[in-house]
Amino acid sequence: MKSASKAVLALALLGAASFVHAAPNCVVKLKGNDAMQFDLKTATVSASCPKITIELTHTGKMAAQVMGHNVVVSQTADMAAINTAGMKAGAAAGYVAKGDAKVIAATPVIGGGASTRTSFAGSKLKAGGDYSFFCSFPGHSALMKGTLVVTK
Ligand code: CU1
Repeated sequence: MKSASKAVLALALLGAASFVHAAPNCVVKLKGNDAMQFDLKTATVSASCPKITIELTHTGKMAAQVMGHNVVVSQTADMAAINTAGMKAGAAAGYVAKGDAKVIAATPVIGGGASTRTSFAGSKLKAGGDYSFFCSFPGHSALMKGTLVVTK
């Protein structure tokens, strides 16, 4: 009897969880600050979104040349290569190498008080894949990175 009621409870919880995931999340709102931090360590989006939008607000006061932030989305395994290429491309390129095929999406670099966004098709992501979002300003991704969880 006890195990039967546990099973019913587990089924109910599963039902609730799938209900929660029913509405796909297509917008991520991130904040970056003067302490070189994003406010999120994890964000979830759905590969079924026709369009995924990443919004970044720089809540600090420092200039883009000193404490600039952007958001780059890529497979986690590509982060280091994107950062290296971005550093070579320099500030004028927004620390993202032009035409870098490893970059799934990237915003421009902004300074304190500014905000920016980028959009891309959800079909560029695979559900269950290993993706990250990070800031490609030199040195920032050590702290400014998070996991982009992709659902169906
Ligand atoms: Cu940054």
